[in-house]
Amino acid sequence: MSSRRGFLQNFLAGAGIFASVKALSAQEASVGHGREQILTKRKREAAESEHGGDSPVPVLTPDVPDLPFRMDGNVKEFHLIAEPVKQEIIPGRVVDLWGYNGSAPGPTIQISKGDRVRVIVDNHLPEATSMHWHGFEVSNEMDGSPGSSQDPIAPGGRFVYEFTLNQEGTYFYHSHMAMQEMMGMIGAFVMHPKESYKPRVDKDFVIIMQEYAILPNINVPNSMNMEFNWLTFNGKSGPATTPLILRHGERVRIRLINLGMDHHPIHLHGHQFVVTGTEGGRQPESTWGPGNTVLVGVAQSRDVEFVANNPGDWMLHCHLPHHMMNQMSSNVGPISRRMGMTMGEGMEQGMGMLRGGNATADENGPSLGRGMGVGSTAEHAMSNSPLSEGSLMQQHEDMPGMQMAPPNVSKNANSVPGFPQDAFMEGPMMAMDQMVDKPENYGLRPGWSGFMAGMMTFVRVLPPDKYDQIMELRQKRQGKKPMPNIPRMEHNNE
Ligand SMILES: [Cu+2]
Repeated sequence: MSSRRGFLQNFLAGAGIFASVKALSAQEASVGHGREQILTKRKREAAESEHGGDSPVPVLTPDVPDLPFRMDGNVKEFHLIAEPVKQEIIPGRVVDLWGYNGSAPGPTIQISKGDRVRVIVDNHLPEATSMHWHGFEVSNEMDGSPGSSQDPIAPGGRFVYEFTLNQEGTYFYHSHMAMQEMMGMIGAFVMHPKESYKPRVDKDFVIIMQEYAILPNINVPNSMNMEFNWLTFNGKSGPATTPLILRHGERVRIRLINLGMDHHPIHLHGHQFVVTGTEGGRQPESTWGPGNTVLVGVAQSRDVEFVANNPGDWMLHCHLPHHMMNQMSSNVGPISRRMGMTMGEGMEQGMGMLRGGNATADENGPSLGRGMGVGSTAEHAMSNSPLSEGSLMQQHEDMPGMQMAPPNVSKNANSVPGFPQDAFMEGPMMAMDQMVDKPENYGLRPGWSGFMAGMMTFVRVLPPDKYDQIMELRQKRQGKKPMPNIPRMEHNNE
């Protein structure tokens, strides 16, 4: 009991719940059975008065740290450093992105409505950058528009932003240099209301969607590309994304933020949700209609809320088929049966503009709309792995941590038009359960990781015992490895 409470105190440090737990434990010893209802009410009032109201819970951004702050008088001061980042998107795939304070997306900033905020922005990039506060109602000179509201921040330079924020909602900051956006330069900026919304949520998560075009043999995204092979939630692709862990019955908010070249229809399994907020803030309850897929357009945010009333490991993912894949190149699928493929030779073919013939005509063929030929003029045919029989999922001999299973295809597969579609069908099914092992993945079905890719994660709705087990595991690991700092939510009481 005490260890669980200790965990909760760590996990929710600074949140209203922390104070509630503490207040309850202090009173529990002195109250008997009987007047339960009255006592419950008193406990609640005591808990609320202790932390000055019904505080919202701080948001959690899985796989992304929070940005700590210091108080300078009544000003909350944050420090962001724009810099190159080495980021491991999935185990073994480290890429060169640009982000903030060692992370892409940058660390999450949390403030309360009414706060006076200062953000010191240092530019450690080799070129000028800018910092735009997306959707903030601040004075024009604090908007961070390069050229119009201020000079770009020179390499090695600094700009100090300061404003009072009277908004609530899911906002974000990003470089206003377009190509830098496609290198990763965005971060969440959550403005909490002074009192939590009703109904109050027990958990509040942030997920930022990004996409990169990174060829297999290099580590630098091609920010000019218009098709993408790495799709991320909070800088990780499935199965490296960290699941959202919920106790059965909790009410949850998920704040989805998108900055890239595509719009993402985000779909949740097993539950209906309501959209309670946009990048402009809270939506009136009269607009909340049920759904299970929300389109998050470029530069938008959407808050969804639901009660986790259906136990299980539920997928949360972008529903664009190409956004549920990793390292995708055109060397998979039926194209692999051809003798190589010409890439778009020029702008028109690359962007899929038809001038002559139809989309699959000889002059267009599969190259139509497949990139503008930059850095590649033709792709190579791939040979197919032998479709051999094997045993059940087992450890891979050459790649430690990888598991494999026999290909799950019929004997006449090669005679079926369209085969293969699933890249796994080209060879053994690959999984990497152990390589992405973490407390939040505890208890998932063996081999699960072979079916998670791109913009995918789990919403795990767990019965109390399993929930507690994972929280204990996480607490143990926390002792070994520093976890992202969860800042204390403080209220500006004026
Ligand atoms: Cu998508």
